[in-house]
Amino acid sequence: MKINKILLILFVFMLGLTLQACNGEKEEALPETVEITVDGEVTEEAYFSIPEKVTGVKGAVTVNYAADQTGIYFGIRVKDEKIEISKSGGLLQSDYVGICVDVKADPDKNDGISESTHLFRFDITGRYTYSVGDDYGNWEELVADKAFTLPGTETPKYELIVVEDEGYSAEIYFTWEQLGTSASEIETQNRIMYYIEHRDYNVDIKADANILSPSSYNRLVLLGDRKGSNLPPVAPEITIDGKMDEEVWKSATITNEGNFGELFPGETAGDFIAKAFFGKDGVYFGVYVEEPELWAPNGPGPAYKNCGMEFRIHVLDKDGTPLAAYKWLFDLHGPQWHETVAGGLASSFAPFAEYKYYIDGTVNDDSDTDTGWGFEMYVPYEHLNISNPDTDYIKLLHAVGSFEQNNALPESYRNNPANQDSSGAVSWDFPENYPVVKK
Ligand SMILES: [Ca+2]
Ligand SMILES: [Ca+2]
Ligand SMILES: [Ca+2]
Ligand SMILES: [Ca+2]
Repeated sequence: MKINKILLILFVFMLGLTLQACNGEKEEALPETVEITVDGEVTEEAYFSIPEKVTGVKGAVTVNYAADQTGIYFGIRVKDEKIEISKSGGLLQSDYVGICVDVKADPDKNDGISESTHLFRFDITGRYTYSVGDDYGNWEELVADKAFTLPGTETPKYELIVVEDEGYSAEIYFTWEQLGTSASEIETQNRIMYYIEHRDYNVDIKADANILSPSSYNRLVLLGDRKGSNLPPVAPEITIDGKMDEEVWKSATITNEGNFGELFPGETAGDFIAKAFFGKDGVYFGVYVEEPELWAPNGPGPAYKNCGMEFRIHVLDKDGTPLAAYKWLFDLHGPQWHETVAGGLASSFAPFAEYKYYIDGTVNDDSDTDTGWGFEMYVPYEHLNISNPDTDYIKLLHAVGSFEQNNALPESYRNNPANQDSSGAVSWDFPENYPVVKK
């Protein structure tokens, strides 16, 4: 009896110790090694345990990542059917990719480049440059040369493969030490900022301006349930798949709806609907467009001519005080460019948001008839500067566009004489008259 009691006490004591150990347990650790060979082929299994990022001009660049105790690998694959270089210009005028990495940048600050910002650029002839920011916010170019493979001594380790008429792929490996950090620091912080710059010669360039602003880079999370680029830390309450088929969408606010054919003579697109709602942890935006011809042939600059949409978002508190404002342009390849209220157009951006397209058909292929495209996006309240979702609200102009650049504005907005000039043309610049989205 006595022994049983002692055993019981011991058992409870041990259980307590175990629970304590669990609570105080260190978060997931980076693996010893991800077993990646830097040979330009992005094929190793470790690359595919974190969701990839599609970016670049017309969505031609796919970025994968893998990290271990020693450093981080980026696998970059570029679709490019016309590999070319500028005859007179250098690397920056040719088909090239640049990658910026900053392990110290804080997305909540307005950081410029600094000693923790690293930039590696390479073009399809093997020309490369490696630069690091200095104290004064300028790039200091450390090396500029030509090679398809680098051992990783003065630069990150790298190898490039170019396939004529198909594209190119590269692997780039930075040690944590090179980036000015350590594996344990990264495990604790669980975030690094990176950005991809891309030029498709004779088409367009994406993100050449944004590389000067590490706070606006993609946020990459390497460990835990929310691994990937720019995913809000709390999971969405619906499946972000672009389909808007969850029950909650039925009661969402309709922010725009109509029929392209009725609004614009000769238009081939059909019905469209845009909705939004305030959820538990963020705002959800959705759209569906009937579109027999999915076209998005333009690069980032003229992306407004592609099938897509523009969000004009003004966030206000209950007293009407502005909290945040965004102008975001999305085409079928993803976010293209944005404008801040302070002014200034940036060529591309990395909204802190989870989004997905539902492409029902084929883009830029007219050998078939398409059905349409849909989109869902979850933006955490934090990114909208909303601290009180019960009373803060959004004035939203969600303009839906077809390839012909027919931009459909909400009926209530376009029919309001206050938004029209004497010729009947509608100005987009009256946020006080935008449809309201609130809890
Ligand atoms: Ca490899
Ligand atoms: Ca090209
Ligand atoms: Ca969904
Ligand atoms: Ca098609």
